[in-house]
Amino acid sequence: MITIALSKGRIFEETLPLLKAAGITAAEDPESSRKLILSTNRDDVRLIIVRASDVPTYVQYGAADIGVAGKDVLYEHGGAGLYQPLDLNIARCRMMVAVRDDFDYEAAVRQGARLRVATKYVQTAREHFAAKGVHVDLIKLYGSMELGPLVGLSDVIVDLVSSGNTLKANHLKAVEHIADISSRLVVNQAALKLKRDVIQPMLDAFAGAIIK
Ligand code: PRT
Ligand code: MG
Repeated sequence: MITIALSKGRIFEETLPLLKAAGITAAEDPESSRKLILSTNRDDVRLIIVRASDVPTYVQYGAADIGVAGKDVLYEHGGAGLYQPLDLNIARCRMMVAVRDDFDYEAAVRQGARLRVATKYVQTAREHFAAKGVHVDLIKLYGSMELGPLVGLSDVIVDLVSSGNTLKANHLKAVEHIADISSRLVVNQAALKLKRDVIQPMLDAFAGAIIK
């Protein structure tokens, strides 16, 4: 049995065509089903639906053989035990620093101010500001970072931006680009060795279906 870990929403949607290229179709839609384990048209393949940030953990411990996870999530996880053979070029966005419309970020940095940074991406943020030589207090959040600067929790947020509409709707502006983000295929290292005869053809099919 091959177990593939996916998160609901954009990753599931954008992975469907890649699964199809490997001859795999889900028996149910996770948006309407409450099941966490979905069977597929193939007796030897099942899908498990987990939180986006939990995908690397399931694959690391071999509870899933394969998964799809954003580089944002992989960077925070650290990648231990994971083989990351393919950039799938899906669920693309940008990791950005953002502040309130009326906050002069350049001046704050120039003056050497200590910045309060609210983010779900603590590792990414720590490394980014350390590289710039900016002193920060990191405040860990689990969602809706955009609220932080509006209510005085933080000066700055580090978050993902795709259309920019969420920033705009909350009177925030992006002031720094940290990284381009897309999702990668991750494979448990032991599973790849033990089940290579089944996994390698899947990887080849995924690779052939990536839209550059
Ligand atoms: O929702 P949950 O807490 O379970 O986890 P999650 O938010 O990490 O999962 P999900 O499914 O929302 O995102 C899965 C992956 O999609 C992320 O890990 C990213 O790699 C990728 N991705 C691509 C995004 C976005 N685009 C994105 N726009 N993840 C989140 N967003 C959010 C962003 O955080 C912000 O709140 O969308 C908002 C901004 O969108 P715009 O279009 O208004 O700029
Ligand atoms: Mg989300």
